Amino acid sequence: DSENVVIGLVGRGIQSSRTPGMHEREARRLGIGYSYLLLDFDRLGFPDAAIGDLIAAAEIAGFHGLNVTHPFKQAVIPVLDVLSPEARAIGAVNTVVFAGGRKEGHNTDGWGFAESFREAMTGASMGCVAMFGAGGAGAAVANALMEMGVGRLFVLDSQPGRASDLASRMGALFGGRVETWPDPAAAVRMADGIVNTTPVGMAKYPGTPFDTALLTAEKWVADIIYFPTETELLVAARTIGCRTLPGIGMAIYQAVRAFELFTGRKADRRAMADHFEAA
Ligand code: SKM
Repeated sequence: DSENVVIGLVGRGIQSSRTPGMHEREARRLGIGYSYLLLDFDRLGFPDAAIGDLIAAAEIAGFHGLNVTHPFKQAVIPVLDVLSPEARAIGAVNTVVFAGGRKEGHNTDGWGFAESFREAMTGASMGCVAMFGAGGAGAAVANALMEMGVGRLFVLDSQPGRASDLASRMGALFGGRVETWPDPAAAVRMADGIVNTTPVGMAKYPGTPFDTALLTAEKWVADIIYFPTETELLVAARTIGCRTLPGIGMAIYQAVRAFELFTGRKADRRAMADHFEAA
């Protein structure tokens, strides 16, 4: 049909996002009319408090859905009518679908991480994992790791209160197998694998989330940062001989799942990866 799908990305500082390009290119490939707009609160000069009004306005204006990013993934929840089980477990929404007069909240970040991990890290030991960062992305990754069968998850954050909040929320869902760990060195030593969900390693936050001298070759290391493609942490880990997973897969797969929720059509993963490079 000739329907035009209209989607927006709601957040701050999103001008260099590759998500619009991935969605629009995939839609073009499938012959779907599709516009993916940036609704950047920084550019628009809106206060955070306007988020509820913006969601309501987008629905009235005929948008089919929205992706939601920093700093609104939690703030949108109160204005939604229903949450997917995943979004509820994670406590954050990155995908809003307007369907039949209802605002549905989904989270495709956790699935994106899991899918990227399953694809590239077959056979990686899941006994004990240390995760740095207990923010919104950390919640999605923690939920994904536990659903993939991690035996014990240590959550670490520079704000200990955030780590213990996430650990107790996840611990309640996964029978106490999620704990905070005060000592990063001990956590890394005990872990089979380490995941970074902090911003440390992005250009704005140079460095590594822990002392990479603690790594040994049999540990695997994943980062969810995708810009730069290979963070300082991953370079150090690769040099030591660790198996590594960069964040690009999660960035692509969150869009794959969101596209499917918005359109009801399957996105081609290979094509989406090409779109990511081209976007
Ligand atoms: O969860 C994703 C979101 O769907 C899109 C995005 C982006 O394009 O910057 C980042 C993540 O928060």
